[in-house]
Amino acid sequence: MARYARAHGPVALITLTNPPVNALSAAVRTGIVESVSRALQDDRVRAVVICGENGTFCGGADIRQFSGPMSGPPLVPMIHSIEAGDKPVVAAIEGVALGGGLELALGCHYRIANPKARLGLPEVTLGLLPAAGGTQRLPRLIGITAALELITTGRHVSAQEALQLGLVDQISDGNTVQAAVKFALSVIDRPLNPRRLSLRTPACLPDAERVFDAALAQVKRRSRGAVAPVACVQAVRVAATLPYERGMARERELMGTLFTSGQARALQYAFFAQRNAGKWSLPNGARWNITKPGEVRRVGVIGLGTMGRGIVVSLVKAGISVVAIETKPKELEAGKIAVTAMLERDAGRRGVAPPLHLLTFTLSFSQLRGVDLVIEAVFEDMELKKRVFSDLCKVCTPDALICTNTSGLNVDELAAVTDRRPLVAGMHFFAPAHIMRLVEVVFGAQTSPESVATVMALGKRMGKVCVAVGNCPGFVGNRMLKHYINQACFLLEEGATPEQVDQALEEFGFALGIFKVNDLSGLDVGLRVRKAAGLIGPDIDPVNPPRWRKGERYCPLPDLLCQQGRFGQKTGRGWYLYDSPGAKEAKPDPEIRSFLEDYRRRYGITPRRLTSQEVIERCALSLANEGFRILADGVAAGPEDVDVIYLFGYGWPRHRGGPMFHAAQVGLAAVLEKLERYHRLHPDVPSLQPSPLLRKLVAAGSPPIQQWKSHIKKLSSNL
Ligand code: 3H9
Repeated sequence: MARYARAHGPVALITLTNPPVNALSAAVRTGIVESVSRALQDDRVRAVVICGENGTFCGGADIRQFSGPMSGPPLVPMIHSIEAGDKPVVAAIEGVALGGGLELALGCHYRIANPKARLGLPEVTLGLLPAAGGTQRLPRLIGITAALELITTGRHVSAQEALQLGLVDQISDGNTVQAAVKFALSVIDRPLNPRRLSLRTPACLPDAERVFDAALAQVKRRSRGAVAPVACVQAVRVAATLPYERGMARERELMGTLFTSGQARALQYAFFAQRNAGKWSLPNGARWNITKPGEVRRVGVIGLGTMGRGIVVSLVKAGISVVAIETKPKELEAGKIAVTAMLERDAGRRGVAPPLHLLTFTLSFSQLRGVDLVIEAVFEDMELKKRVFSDLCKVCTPDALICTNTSGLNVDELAAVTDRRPLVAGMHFFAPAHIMRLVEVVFGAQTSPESVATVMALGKRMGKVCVAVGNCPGFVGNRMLKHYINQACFLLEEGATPEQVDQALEEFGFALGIFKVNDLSGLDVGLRVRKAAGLIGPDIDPVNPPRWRKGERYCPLPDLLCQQGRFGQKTGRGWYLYDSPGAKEAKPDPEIRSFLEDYRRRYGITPRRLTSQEVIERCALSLANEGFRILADGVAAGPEDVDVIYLFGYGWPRHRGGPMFHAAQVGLAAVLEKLERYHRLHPDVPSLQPSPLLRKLVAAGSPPIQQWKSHIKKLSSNL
């Protein structure tokens, strides 16, 4: 699908037509090959412009077609024939030129961009490298250092930056296609060889070896086990040292190994999972995604603690007017100073004015009269939240939505104290709320479809990735997290150290091991949750706290640490030691080792040597096992939603897709077998018992993850 026209005198216009992003499907490639050949053969044509329909040049290769057999003309010779042709070809770049789209533009002799265009080679984020000549042509155009950065990060650049880099020749003022046609007319008789990037030699880099070694070390550090960034560096290295043809051969070879890798499959799954998570019709029949969201112009935020501040910043940055409320002047002033500073810093970085005019700071609830929606972000305490909710009903208009920012409290219990149960929903933000992208949008038993639609749309405007989830203790993310933390603590009891567990998790790809995460968020947070859940009383027995609670194994180690005042980074001591309270570098603490040894002695536990494999299996598979239970309960719409929550809220490595994708990749039968084995060894840990849904999926022949939803519908009596 590419339209050919000769409507501009000697200039032929080729328009890619494959909405929404004009991806280079087999049909588009066929269209381009035919159109280019026609233009080159037509004597009346002396120059060519390539553009995309609907203001988008091209989003790259069609990712959906990666899973099927290759059909249609391949990209590399197609782009080569454009570059080698004897008529100048100009790319008119509107919207995006990404991946194969930018590689197509690099094969053209000139590039003209719209001021709002974005360009980049994001293949690395899909577990690939730019394999249509991108790793070889880009360094020859913009230099090795800049090309390395763009290719290994996948970063998109603006048209202005592209012009500075030399990636585009001109930014158009008005209509980009017309500007490109005019430009094409002006270059008809110019020699083409200097414009053919494959003929160029990359600019010499004096200390190339050092640059590449440093780049390799940097991507290895940053990519946490992802292989594509390393392959990107290797491909660009060849561009710097060998002729173009050798470079193309190496690019093809590296792509061959990446293309069929599990990491590429995981990253491409994550790409679509992220986009599908917003399409949140649940298996219980609720079809909120076809409901029109209500308009939100003004939002109230109650509480200016860490979460409240982050939420206010995200709202204001999205251009939404905010009434921010605290109960005491001192807290209000502290919140105001912090929010203003955050907005000023952000605006400074972007070179714009901070949108402070959108903010009202007040102690008075009466200012909430005109708001369309309120986000309550007070302390995680049910009674306090209930009081705030009933106060809100007295001042807000009857049609205003009331949302609670909670990490696991019962949304229905809160809705029950209001006069508007259909207008109550949960919004579980993650700290820091102005940076973390995930929001779990929690619907209660009576939350209306329109309310969920409105909250989802608001989250999207705030730049968040929203996933609609059911109301149960901990919702999806924290309900699963509980089992993950439990396993990690059991491993300590059995013989591991915090640093051993964390190292295994970080080698698996987590940004931080679970004990470092605990230290970062504060061990007192978990303590409060366990107290609220009735797992521990107000006092903890410092000598022999029970290791069984509510009929199952319980690990009192975190409680004992809290009792010693070890709350993590903020106290300078937690699972690790820090140089001072608030310091970030976690150091293994010999005191923790003797604390663990003493604990094991007291309970008669003979420590054993634990392998990284056991650490990963018990942590990752217990997460997935609870994920299956969540799916069977209808609390999440599908495995993709669970995975998106873990990717965006819990630091799960993207190149491993998510806990449910990981289970599918390990193989459901193997997961079942491993869980059965671990449960036999630890019969007092019910969460290791394979979930009925996992068993049923295995019995159904372990269908691919994309088909689980239909099996869940058929298999679960709840749905
Ligand atoms: C490549 O090019 C390999 C080559 O080097 C050489 C190989 C030999 N294919 O994100 P949105 C769909 S690899 C298929 O919601 P936005 C997307 O799924 C490719 N479909 O919109 C969604 O579908 P639906 C390198 C694609 O405005 C719809 O378009 N390219 C593709 O927020 C709208 O997407 C990339 O990595 C695609 N390439 O963002 C670019 N792209 O409506 C990937 C999008 O059914 N794409 N779709 O849910 C993006 O980054 C963003 O989609 C983009 C638009 C910035 C383009």
